Amino acid sequence: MTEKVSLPERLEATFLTSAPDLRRCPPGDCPEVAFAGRSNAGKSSVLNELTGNRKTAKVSKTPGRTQLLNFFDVRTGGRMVDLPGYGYAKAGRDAQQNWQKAVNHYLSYREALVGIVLVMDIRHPNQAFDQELLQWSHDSELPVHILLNKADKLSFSAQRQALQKIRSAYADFPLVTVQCHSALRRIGTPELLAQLFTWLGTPITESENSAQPQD
Ligand SMILES: Nc1nc2c(ncn2[C@@H]2O[C@H](COP(=O)(O)OP(=O)(O)OP(=O)(O)O)[C@@H](O)[C@H]2O)c(=O)[nH]1
Ligand SMILES: [Mg+2]
Repeated sequence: MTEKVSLPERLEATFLTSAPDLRRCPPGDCPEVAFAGRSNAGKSSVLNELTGNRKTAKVSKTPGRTQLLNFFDVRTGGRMVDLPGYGYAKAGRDAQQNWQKAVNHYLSYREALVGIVLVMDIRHPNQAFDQELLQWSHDSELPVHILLNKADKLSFSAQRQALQKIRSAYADFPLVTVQCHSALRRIGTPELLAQLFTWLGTPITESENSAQPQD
């Protein structure tokens, strides 16, 4: 009989480095999951929720807080990358164009990238940028896990409705998965962790370790 493996409730991660563009990213020597989405959707908050540390990534009420590609080493293997958000109108035009170019290059050419967590505000999901990213990743056969974040802002039935709508919109995209989520209330955290461990490699638990045959 196989023992049920319980996944950790958090994902320990430490800041590695920031990069302004693809050329200055660290060597892509392990699997990476990128957190993408519109500015203010909650990408950095989700990272902090996963690590259980509010200081892992910088969060702000003002959109446009994350302006570099921020790399975090996951203790059990792999990396998470907090990307600058799309659609932040108040940034200077040049600054915005530069970091959006950096995000596009990263997404298009980073070979270490194994999956994208696309964070949307559940109240304003599937905006033009989201649709473009989903179409591009479908064409490139890159898996995307959509987080309908800030679910705490909607009633349970409105959450279900939003989930259903996105699920049917992307029913023909086999590599797309969707869930409701709240970084604030930790709604849907186990489901997200399970997805991340699938992409980055499931950590070996102590009991599994000791079950291995000894030399
Ligand atoms: N109610 C609620 N607020 C949230 C949630 N997640 C994030 N926020 C808030 O949304 C705002 C933006 O969060 P960030 O994590 O900085 O968003 P971001 O996507 O990283 O933004 P950029 O760095 O500008 O791209 C902050 O005020 C957060 O506290 C959530 O699940 N529920
Ligand atoms: Mg951010």
